[in-house]
Amino acid sequence: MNYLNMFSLEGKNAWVTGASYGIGFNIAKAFAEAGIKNIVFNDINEELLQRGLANYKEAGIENVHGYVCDVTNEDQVKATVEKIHQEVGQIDILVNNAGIIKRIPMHEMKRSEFQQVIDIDLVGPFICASAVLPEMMERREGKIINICSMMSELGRETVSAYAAAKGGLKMLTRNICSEYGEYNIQCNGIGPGYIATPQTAPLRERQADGSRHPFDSFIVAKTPAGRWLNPEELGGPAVFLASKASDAVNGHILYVDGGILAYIGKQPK
Ligand code: NAP
Ligand code: GCO
Repeated sequence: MNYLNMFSLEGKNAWVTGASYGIGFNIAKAFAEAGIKNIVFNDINEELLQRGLANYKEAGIENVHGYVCDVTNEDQVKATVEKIHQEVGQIDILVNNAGIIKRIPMHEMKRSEFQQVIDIDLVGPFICASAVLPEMMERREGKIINICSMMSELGRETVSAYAAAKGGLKMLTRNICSEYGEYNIQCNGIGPGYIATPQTAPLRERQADGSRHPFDSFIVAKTPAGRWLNPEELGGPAVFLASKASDAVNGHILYVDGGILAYIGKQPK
């Protein structure tokens, strides 16, 4: 057996949701390096989509197809899947990456704000996975990767909706595995630690006096690696979970966190 070949994505098409930039974009880039035939991504409006397409062009990735589609809108998702079938081909790999966070103390959070996070981070993956499962079942082959979080396991102040959604996404991952494993469909999660992307930029902003944001120092101390991770570092794990190399891995959440979940924290000096 040639083990390196098992990681190849040659001949496959992948749809990475919300991948104009950030983690999704970097996963798409890694897929391109692993030989993927086509990358598909979506964003919520034409302007953002064009910005995403420009990012791919700049990275020298040519086999990219972008669609305007909100992952919370069932009709748009269905129409997008149909267009992908007509214009690109079958969907071999789905990465549920699109997500938002709202940092608001729970007792001050409006129901509508809580609901919006649940809709994008949990209901969106349900809608997108439901839309691709039938073709995967028919072919008896498919890979679904859900982007989970530290908050699939841990809580913290102000992120109640996000933690509820990402905890739910972990269990949705296990359930898709349970329900569709017999069709040779693997559904796994990636649980990124603290990654330097626009989503976490407010937590890394320099203070007025030029010192580090207290949350920035907190994360560095909380991570055995002693640093924030880069979105590129999710590429290898994503290629693994998208490829034949992981055909026997199902319902697993692969935490890519620099060791946060293993660590009790730095002892005070
Ligand atoms: P990001 O930089 O904010 O990117 C999120 C992407 O999702 C954006 O492209 C955004 O599009 C898109 N999106 C948001 N709502 C959408 C919707 N309704 N339909 C379609 N696309 C939508 O975030 P990121 O840090 O790369 O995070 C990507 C995923 O990883 C998220 O699920 C996030 O929760 C998760 N995650 C992030 C971290 C971290 O430390 N950064 C850690 C663990 C997990 P536009 O903004 O262009 O509209
Ligand atoms: C926060 C962060 C996190 C990360 C990530 C951790 O405010 O604590 O935004 O939730 O984005 O999901 O894995």
